[in-house]
Amino acid sequence: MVIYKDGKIYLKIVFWGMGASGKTTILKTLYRITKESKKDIVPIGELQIIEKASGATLYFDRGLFQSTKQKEVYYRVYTVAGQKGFTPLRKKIFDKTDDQTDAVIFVVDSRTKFLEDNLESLLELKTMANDRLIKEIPMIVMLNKQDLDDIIDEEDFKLILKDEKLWYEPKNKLYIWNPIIYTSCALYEQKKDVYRSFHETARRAVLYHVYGEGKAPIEIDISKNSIKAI
Ligand SMILES: Nc1nc2c(ncn2[C@@H]2O[C@H](COP(=O)(O)OP(=O)(O)OP(=O)(O)O)[C@@H](O)[C@H]2O)c(=O)[nH]1
Ligand SMILES: [Mg+2]
Repeated sequence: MVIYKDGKIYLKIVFWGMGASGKTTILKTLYRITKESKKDIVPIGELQIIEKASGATLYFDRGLFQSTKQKEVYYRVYTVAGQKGFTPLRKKIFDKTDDQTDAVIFVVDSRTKFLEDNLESLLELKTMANDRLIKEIPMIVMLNKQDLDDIIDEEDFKLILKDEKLWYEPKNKLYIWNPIIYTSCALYEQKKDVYRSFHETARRAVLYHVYGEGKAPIEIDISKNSIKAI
């Protein structure tokens, strides 16, 4: 939920996906990237990681980031616990009545053997978001673990999104807000598209809020330049 406090704006961004798809690793890598090099987004304070001894998230992870171009804009970033059986916890993070999510990054374990589990996680997200994905909640996809063998690619996942009515054709006004599908690796040493995908999600969260009043902005023509300014 967009929170205004002391002249600052706080947007809530959630990493969602099946257990062990890489959400916590992505957040940790994002934290390191934005701490170590000069980026448009910087971390504020430390990450809060709540995990089991196995490394699986037990409740959630949380971090606060700030836009350096628009210093009043902050991002409250969460990862959900992806393991099966944690649905109530995920609901608490994603859809708390007074703190709903402003943008979501769906993290896929790209290995083909996990296709069904990824789909199950996507369906749960759809149910939880109650038909608001893309229309009101901007969505980005990370096909993670691309460094491994036997993986799916963008075209494969686009078919899934089409099947789930999460992909619009060019004549539809929502076409420009179709999820961008990034092929990522979350491991710090081999990192790929971790910062880029978060940056795009953050940008969309601001645009939906500023230009769309909480919905996908479709009536106004936003030029690339004005989008870049955010
Ligand atoms: N090879 C490879 N391994 C990855 C990648 N991302 C994460 N991992 C590994 O996958 C395992 C699970 O990663 P986590 O980040 O804990 O996954 P998660 O999505 O947070 O899992 P839950 O908290 O249970 O939902 C860890 O051993 C990570 O090191 C990646 O891009 N490539
Ligand atoms: Mg985790």
